[in-house]
Amino acid sequence: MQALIFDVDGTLADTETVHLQAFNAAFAEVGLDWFWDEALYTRLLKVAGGKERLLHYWHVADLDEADGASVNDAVHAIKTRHYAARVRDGGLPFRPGIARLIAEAEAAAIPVAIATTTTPADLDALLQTPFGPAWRTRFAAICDAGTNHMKKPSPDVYLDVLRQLGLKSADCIAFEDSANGLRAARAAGVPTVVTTTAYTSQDNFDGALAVLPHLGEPHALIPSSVPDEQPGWVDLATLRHWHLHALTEVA
Ligand code: XBP
Ligand code: MG
Repeated sequence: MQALIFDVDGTLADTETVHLQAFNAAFAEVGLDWFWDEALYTRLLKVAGGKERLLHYWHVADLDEADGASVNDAVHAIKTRHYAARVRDGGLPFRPGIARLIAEAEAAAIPVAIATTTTPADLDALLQTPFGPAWRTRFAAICDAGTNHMKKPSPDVYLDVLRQLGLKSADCIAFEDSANGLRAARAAGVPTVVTTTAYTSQDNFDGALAVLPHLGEPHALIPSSVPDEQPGWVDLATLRHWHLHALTEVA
């Protein structure tokens, strides 16, 4: 196991409720009488990429898509401003186990990377507080909506991260929260651990190495789903064990 590749939204942090709030704040600011509730947003999340999701909604709302395309980017830029304002200054904590696992990887000289469909601005707002202004130096590769236009489930962001790392997909482990993300990582051949969120818990995760509620902490154990299996947390030793098992399964 040579590298860990992290998705961002729903994986590093449970961000989608803040994205939803930011979309609704943008609609109010531009005078659109739309309000996306969590049930609708859960369905809309099947479309990866905020711009693509918004354009899809113009169509669903039976509006002339031509109108949608012209104002879409402007509304999405306003949404991004609202999202950044909400998460800047550490407004959103990492999910259990994320900071611990990244620190473990760094201590073991295992590179960590980011493969996301969100924007560089969202990344900056989310990561500059926990990792400081030089947060980008903590990641050996970062692919996002600024580097890759094809969104998940396209494998593009993962293929570009692997190219930048100079590693084979089978030598890495990806962390994802959604079916789109799992499909993207699997299409790139990367063994993938899924940590679900309220928005994605009903997704299909066939092909995942493991599907967990979160990565756990010594003080916040992962409840065991199997009788007499020890509850615990995912550390590098666990990942190495799962990774070796995945390699032997493929062999
Ligand atoms: C999840 C997404 C993103 C976010 C919204 O990204 O699909 O589009 O929902 O962010 P990830 P943007 O691959 O990190 O799970 O509006 O910036 O797209
Ligand atoms: Mg995600």
